[in-house]
Amino acid sequence: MQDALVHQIKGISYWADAARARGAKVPADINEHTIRMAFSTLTNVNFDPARFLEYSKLAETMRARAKTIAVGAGASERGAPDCANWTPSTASADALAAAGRSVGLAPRESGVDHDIFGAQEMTMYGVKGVAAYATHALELGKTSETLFSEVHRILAQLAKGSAAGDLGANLKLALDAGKANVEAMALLDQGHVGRFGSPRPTPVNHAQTAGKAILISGHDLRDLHALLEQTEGKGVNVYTHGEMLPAHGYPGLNKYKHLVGHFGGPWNLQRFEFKRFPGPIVMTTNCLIEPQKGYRDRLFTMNETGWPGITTVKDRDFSKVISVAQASEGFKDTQPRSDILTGFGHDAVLSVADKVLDAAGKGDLKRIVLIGGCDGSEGERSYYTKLATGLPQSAMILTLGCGKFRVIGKKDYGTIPNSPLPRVLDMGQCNDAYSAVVVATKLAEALKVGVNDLPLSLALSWFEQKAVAVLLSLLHLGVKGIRVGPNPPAFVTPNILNILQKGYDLKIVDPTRVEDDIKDIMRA
Ligand code: SF3
Repeated sequence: MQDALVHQIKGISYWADAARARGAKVPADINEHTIRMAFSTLTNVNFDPARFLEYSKLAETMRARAKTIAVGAGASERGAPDCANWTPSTASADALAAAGRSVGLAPRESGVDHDIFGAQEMTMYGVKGVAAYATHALELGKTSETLFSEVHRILAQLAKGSAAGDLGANLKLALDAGKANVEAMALLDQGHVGRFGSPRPTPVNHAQTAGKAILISGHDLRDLHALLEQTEGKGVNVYTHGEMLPAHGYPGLNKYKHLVGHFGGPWNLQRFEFKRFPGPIVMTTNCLIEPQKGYRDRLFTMNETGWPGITTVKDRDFSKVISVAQASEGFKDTQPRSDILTGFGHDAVLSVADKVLDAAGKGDLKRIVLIGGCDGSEGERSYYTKLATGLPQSAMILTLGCGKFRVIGKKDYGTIPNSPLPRVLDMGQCNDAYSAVVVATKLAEALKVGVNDLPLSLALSWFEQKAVAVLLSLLHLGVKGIRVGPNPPAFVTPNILNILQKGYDLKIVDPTRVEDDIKDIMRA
């Protein structure tokens, strides 16, 4: 069903791009539904067949309107790709799934060069990541016509399949998605900072507090804000989970006293952790996995996120969630406080730039290592824990995304020698990846060197499409020597990997050789 929807989104994009090329305006709802629908196909967002039937019907309406606008502006129907006139059956979930199979990976790859197909899938994954960031920004009132038009242009190119050019042209298109993603991340950053202030270093309690409780997970800070407003004075405490941890760093969110702390680790442990939480759980965005018996009756989803039979919170009305919290047991006692530090966004890190440069000048700080991206269940992901815990005291570690749970709390990292700087600074969610770009760019400016000359190493863990978009952004910015793991995505074919290794010194991590990587990083 997701394959069907993606094919339809390409059809909308083909006509939207054709309309813009002829000077016509694309209505805001076509732009916005394009990114929302693409976001719904991100890994671990929506598993609800009923929602995909709705999306597919909506996509058909959007495609027809975009086509009318484009043809009205002078576009020809001749030579349009299959998706531009494709209408899947929405008679039932099975019918839509069957239509999706006809445009899935195998039929689309047929007749297309394997490497070109890999580059196109990489671009599609990147665009899904852009759509996720752009949807979050949209929720915060930040949009950009250039971003929408670029998303439509890239998808229109993908719609052409084998007619979209050679491998070089297709890899360039992937980097265009990375460029568009820099704009999407910047918009989201403006949205967060504009609405909630700049994050500040903040200790977050991850021990329980006696009382009724609601757990909120995912990435959407506006949802958390609405929940905090609606629970104020109701005798219910709010806890963050997973990627919501960095929310505690924002002045506009941590001013609420009933935002009492954080519960649990990364998304992939939810089936164990949610069972133990004595109240309702709200999943605002990814990553949702199959709800288990022990908590499915008190689980809620929102926005593009969905699971069959799970109640959806609409229009940020949390009244049902609050009723469930008030009827639930809550935590019986308060445990001794135990803190995690978060809130090192770009402003906070740059405010200590003089101390960083001072420690670097004295040789006490030799390397900054960014460990960012997604967590997952695979055993090989212990690479990131071994990397973080094995780095010497003279290395500072920046964390981003839910991959941080492979680093934080794994040992007492202490401070940089002869300096008050903590060795681990959490820069935020995967939605805050723009902070890393700002910090690297500003440090390079201050030192009058290129980004690749900074004493900075990047180790990314890939799992979902935002991580792909961030990788493409970094490649677009010319960043070299990035380590990606624990396994290469299937769309990185041996030939593509060869090109990325030669042009960007991209390294696929080998989980059995972490000690060698630490030596290599510290020698660089
Ligand atoms: Fe994690 Fe899903 Fe990607 Fe936000 S919560 S980084 S995987």
